Amino acid sequence: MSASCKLHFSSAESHLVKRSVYCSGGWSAFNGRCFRYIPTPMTWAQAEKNCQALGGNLASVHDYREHLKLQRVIRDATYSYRKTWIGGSDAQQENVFFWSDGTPFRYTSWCPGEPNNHLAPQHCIQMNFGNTKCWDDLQCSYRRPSVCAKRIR
Ligand SMILES: [Ca+2]
Repeated sequence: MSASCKLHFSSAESHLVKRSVYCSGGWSAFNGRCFRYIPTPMTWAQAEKNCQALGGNLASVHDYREHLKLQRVIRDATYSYRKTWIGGSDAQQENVFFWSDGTPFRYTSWCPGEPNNHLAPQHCIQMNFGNTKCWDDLQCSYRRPSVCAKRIR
């Protein structure tokens, strides 16, 4: 359900549905959260701080539909599948991943062979990596655009 705020519902439904799809300008609603693409390349930590300043966190991903939603948010903003930070990291302990918003880390969409700590410790997750636009662990100090998410209140 990626309905925009501008959808019109029958009056019987509107009371119930409007609340669950409402996100303010620049944010896109899906599955109880609002998502926003941040084009400025930042380190993972800077990107998380920026999302917090906007009232959210870097986006967590809990199923394939949410994975596709994030790809749509990125594509709608950039007309491409840019490599982009999401909120997962294993900076505290190797191969123990967390989402920065505190939600359980269960669903993954790793690229084949990832996470691999290629050439250096890689503790932060970028999406849209490789031919199949999957997840890769990357050095957190790299600068990437990002996707923020916040719960609809
Ligand atoms: Ca990697």
